Amino acid sequence: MNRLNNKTVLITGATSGIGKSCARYFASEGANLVLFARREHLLDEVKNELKKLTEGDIYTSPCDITNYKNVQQVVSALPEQLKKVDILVNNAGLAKGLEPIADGLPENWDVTIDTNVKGLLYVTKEIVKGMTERNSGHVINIGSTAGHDVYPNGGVYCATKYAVKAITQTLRIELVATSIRVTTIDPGLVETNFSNVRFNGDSERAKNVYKGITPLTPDDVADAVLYAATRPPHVSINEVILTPVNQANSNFVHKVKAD
Ligand code: 8X3
Repeated sequence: MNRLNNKTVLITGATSGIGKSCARYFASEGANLVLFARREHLLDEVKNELKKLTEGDIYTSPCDITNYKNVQQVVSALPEQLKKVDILVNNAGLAKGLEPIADGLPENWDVTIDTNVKGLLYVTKEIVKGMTERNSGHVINIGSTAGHDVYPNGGVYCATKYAVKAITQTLRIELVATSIRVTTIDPGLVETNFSNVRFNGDSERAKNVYKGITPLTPDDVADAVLYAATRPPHVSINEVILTPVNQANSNFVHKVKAD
């Protein structure tokens, strides 16, 4: 389908996992894409893959969203025809470490807070300005079940996702007199590189997180993002929480033991 022809969608963290799936889903709806991520060679790979799916524009730019100056530069360097972002998908996010607060590493906290909270704020600030001037747009944040229930050893990551919920709700109130929609899509267990990053490349430990359950896929989440983005303009999907069927929330997960 081509429900988003002529719409411009900006996605952060677009080279892997949920961000990359969102890019594919929006490309297959004919949208123009602006893709941000840290690594240029991965952006090139994604761009080449997506070119086959869409005749829309695909523009990629390396961006360190934790650096406000860099976000300002990259946004102001957008090509003229892509400056009017219709849909912003704030996807970039990560967790580093899984320890009690007393044992946590401040450098892990810094990168998690800088990316998930400050990075999301920086990009939102730069993009919502234009949306407000045009009285049109849609901000879609990728939150988490970790923004609804905390779990032991996840304190800082959970704090960042509670922050995403707070920012989403605040923005929705601030923009209530406009036509701009604000959504948060909050998944539970999704099998991506997330746990690998959390456990610093310990792939055995990462795999264990998803053992005994059928986790969500990045496409499941992208499907929810696209649903929110394709409702009629008077409908705001404010919040979607999605989990695998055997996950009730952050703390209640039914896993089948291997024989
Ligand atoms: C990721 C889900 O359960 O690892 O946002 O916190 S969880």
